[in-house]
Amino acid sequence: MAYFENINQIKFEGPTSNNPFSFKYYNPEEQVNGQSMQDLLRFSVAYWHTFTADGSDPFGAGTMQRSWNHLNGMDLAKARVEASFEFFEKLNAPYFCFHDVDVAPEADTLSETNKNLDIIVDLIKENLKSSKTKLLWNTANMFTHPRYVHGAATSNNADVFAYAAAKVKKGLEVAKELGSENYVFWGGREGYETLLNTNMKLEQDNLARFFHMAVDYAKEIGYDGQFLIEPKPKEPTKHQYDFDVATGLAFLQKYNLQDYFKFNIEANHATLAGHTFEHELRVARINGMLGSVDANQGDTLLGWDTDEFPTDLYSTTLAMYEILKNGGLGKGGLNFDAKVRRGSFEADDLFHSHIAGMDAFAIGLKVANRLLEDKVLEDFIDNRYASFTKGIGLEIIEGKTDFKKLEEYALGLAPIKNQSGRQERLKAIVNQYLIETLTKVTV
Ligand code: XUL
Ligand code: CO
Repeated sequence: MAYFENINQIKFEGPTSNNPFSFKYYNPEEQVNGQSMQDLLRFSVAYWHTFTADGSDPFGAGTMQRSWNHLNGMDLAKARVEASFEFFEKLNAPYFCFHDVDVAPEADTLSETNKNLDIIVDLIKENLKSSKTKLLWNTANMFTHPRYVHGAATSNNADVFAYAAAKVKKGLEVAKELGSENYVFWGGREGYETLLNTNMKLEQDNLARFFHMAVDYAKEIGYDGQFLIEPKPKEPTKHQYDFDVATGLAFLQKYNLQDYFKFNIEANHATLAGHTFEHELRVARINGMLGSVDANQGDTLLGWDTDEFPTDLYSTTLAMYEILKNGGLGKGGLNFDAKVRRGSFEADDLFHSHIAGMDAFAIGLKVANRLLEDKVLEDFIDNRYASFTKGIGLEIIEGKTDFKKLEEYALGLAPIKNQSGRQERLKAIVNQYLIETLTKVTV
């Protein structure tokens, strides 16, 4: 059965095409810096937003019109799998991601839940065989069920810790079975609401114990995917322990986990932490910890996680700049952890939104690549720090000086001169590159 009957294969038709169901800028085969766009961008569809979510919000019922809406239970779960592979093929999506509960319903007991999951995992495996699409990452949802009310690995209740461990154990087995390239930990409930009832040290120590057990179990079963932590400062929990990349990195280093994990960076989570997307990517990159990306965007007028499809070209450009500087994403990808608005309830909107996001990142890739080819920012930055390549600066870098020698040097200085940071000029140059790149691909 076709779930998206009126949609044909989405192809690259270029920016002059009037066909809304075509890529205007994302040309999978096109080479950028010696690699195809498809291989550089590694797009992924988020199962939960695209096939599971119904558009409900705290104030209203679901709105999404889907051809599987009449089904229930395991029939619904199976239909969604079939629909998803039709969608991946029509969109030419190389990857997808899911939480356990997105694909299979939770039952009354853990063993029944696992049985449901096994049936669906078999079906996914069968579909993967004849599909070009692969699994970028899977994860266990340890935030929706009421048992996680006080956390999962950071719960005060040891039974919940054990239950969460069983969930991740199963998740790792599924990851191995389906050849998942990564396994994600997003700690939605791993944090606290009030310090008045919280043993923060025990909770954080337990979280680290949990991660070490996950690392050990992956080794034991021979799962060699990349482990990823997805930082987020808040929502649903008031204060999450993996607040941002810097906080997450300190945690990993403190507990000797830094060699086993990288970060999955989500744009909207960066915004909530008071950072830009590119800030989080930069912190991860310069520490060798950039693993994967949840590609979406927030709304600066709203203080919560709106998970919009990324369409801001300035942001996709600066993100792709960091990703190219990182030498790509390795096993990671650009996962659209993004949902169509509640008012965009037609199935066609699922295609429009992914096409918009894929085109926005394709443009970002091209602009970033040109900026890098011309070394626009590199040359400026090198020049800005030139004082550290000679004289006293070089001595500081090479560890050949100390406070006494520096005081002696400072006492002999004439009035210090600084150079302009040229922020506005640099922004204008980025705009120029954006517009020139768009003009080039249009003519
Ligand atoms: C929530 C979020 C999650 C993770 C996976 O904000 O981003 O969907 O990506 O659990
Ligand atoms: Co996410």
